Amino acid sequence: MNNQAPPEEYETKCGFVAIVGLPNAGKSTLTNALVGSKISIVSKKVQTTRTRIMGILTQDQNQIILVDTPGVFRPKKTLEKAMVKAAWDALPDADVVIHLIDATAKNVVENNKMIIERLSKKAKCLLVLNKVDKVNKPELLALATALNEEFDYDATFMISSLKHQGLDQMLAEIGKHIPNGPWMFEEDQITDMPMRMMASEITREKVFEQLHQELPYEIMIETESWETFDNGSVKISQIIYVQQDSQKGIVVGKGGSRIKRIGEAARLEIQELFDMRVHLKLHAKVQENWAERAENYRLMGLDF
Ligand SMILES: Nc1nc2c(ncn2[C@@H]2O[C@H](COP(=O)(O)OP(=O)(O)OP(=O)(O)O)[C@@H](O)[C@H]2O)c(=O)[nH]1
Ligand SMILES: [Mg+2]
Repeated sequence: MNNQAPPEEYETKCGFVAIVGLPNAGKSTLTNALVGSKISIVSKKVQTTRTRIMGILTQDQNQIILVDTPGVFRPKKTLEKAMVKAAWDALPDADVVIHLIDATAKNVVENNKMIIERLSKKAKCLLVLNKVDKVNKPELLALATALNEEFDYDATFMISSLKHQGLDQMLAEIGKHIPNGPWMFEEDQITDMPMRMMASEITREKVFEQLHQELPYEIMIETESWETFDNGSVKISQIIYVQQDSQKGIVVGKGGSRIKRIGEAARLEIQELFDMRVHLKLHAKVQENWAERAENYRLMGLDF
């Protein structure tokens, strides 16, 4: 028997908002700006986000469940295919889809066609031009017009996720389109991600900041142990997996200098996020073809 009240009897609203876009559009920056806390890692490099990350925003009677997704591109490797699939899989469950555009990018209309082809009128679709702090008005208007000729978006917004501009108007529109229903999360919960995974992600962000070329894409982080002490401090041990010995050398650096720098940057941020004293131990380990093993995909929150 189903004891749930029909949706119209709820005073609360709850819905899913999928944020999709090309790599580097600013999806994770937007998620963090809306949630008001850094839950999804960000970098200047493309393909930073590897799986769907939920950000929960509870305001007045609305609970908006934001789904940050990996940027979509034409994938070749196994990991890339799983990432792009995770992004597309966010679409069917969404009440609202934000198609996020980097307004500073080149060939925007052409490059976004692969996303536009997947949009449907089953959800409300918002066209959201991001990074407007870097682009002049006439260019933005021309871009909005061109994109609206490609798809029948329900509304268009121009925002800066970095400078927190234009977010309130966009949220007000989202609020109109999420259905009545019970909240799925506690009022103060901001993500469904386990702490271990958040800690792994922070370290991965530091890898993205401190290592270059192909290397950040060859790396996976596992939080191997998490020990809490009576004084409230925590000892976290993480493994940085690489694919080859030569990569391990680069990660570790001369006399361990690089892994130490990555660890210190990650430690400070984990400490701030969880508001507890953190000891962080990192070690680099070679696991050839880690990106071909099913168990690693579970660890990353992806389907294999
Ligand atoms: N100037 C400007 N830069 C922004 C804005 N939003 C995001 N960025 C920058 O764009 C870069 C990419 O941001 P992310 O949030 O990691 O982008 P993403 O879409 O999540 O990228 P992937 O996870 O790789 O798909 C970072 O350097 C951000 O600081 C904005 O509104 N203005
Ligand atoms: Mg991202």
